[in-house]
Amino acid sequence: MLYSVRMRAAEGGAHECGGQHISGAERLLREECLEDITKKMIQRALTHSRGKADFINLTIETVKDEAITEVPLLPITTCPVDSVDSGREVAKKLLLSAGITQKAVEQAFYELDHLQTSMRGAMLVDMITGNRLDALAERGVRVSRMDIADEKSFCVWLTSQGLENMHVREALVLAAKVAAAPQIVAELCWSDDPDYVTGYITADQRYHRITKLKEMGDWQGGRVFFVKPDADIAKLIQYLQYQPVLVTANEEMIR
Ligand code: PML
Repeated sequence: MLYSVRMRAAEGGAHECGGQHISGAERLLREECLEDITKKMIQRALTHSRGKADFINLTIETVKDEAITEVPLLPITTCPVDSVDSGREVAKKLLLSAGITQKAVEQAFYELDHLQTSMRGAMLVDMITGNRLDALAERGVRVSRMDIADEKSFCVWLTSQGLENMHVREALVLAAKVAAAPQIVAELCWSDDPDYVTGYITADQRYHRITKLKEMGDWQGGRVFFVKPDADIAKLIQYLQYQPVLVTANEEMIR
């Protein structure tokens, strides 16, 4: 049996009372890891580059083994760029080649650039029309209940690739769960941490890191999932929020 551990932290009160989102975390853990990891989550909420949380919600629930599905880790490509403009150009090209329309691509960038506050979750956007498909405003759809199956090998492999940081580790797990949803064609993401400018596109079952998708010091960030026009949105949201998923790495990737 594993435990789903979910943390969300805000400053200025709870998210639902208008607090500013500071940090969130999602893990599926064995019992013996609970104390250590939850302590680290709390420390993170209290010492984050976005501020010091005065609201921390930590939820721990058991997850039955038979409920868990496995999905593959995505292969990674890093695209080094020297400006936000060139990073966004690369991102847009990748999205267009995945079949997202120009209109939907421009709409997604517009939405991320014009957030009033940072998003806790992701926007679901129609890949053809660019229309928003969820009704969750700036909260968005939070992808929950996922983790890497073999954390030790994963961390050793990330270090060997020069990628050992919390952003990459968590984004790779989330992106793998999202890419496994048959209704989703691509994802666009950049961080809401003011000191982290690398973002990514997932498309064609690959994680494309782009080293600059926003300016240093920018507090706005979030995720857009591009969804097929005929998708069952309720079913998709149910999968993203509730289906427990372990991400498994291909032996060759992490050897
Ligand atoms: C986040 O941490 O909020 C998103 C991180 C996106 C990029 C992670 C990477 O460097 O691959």
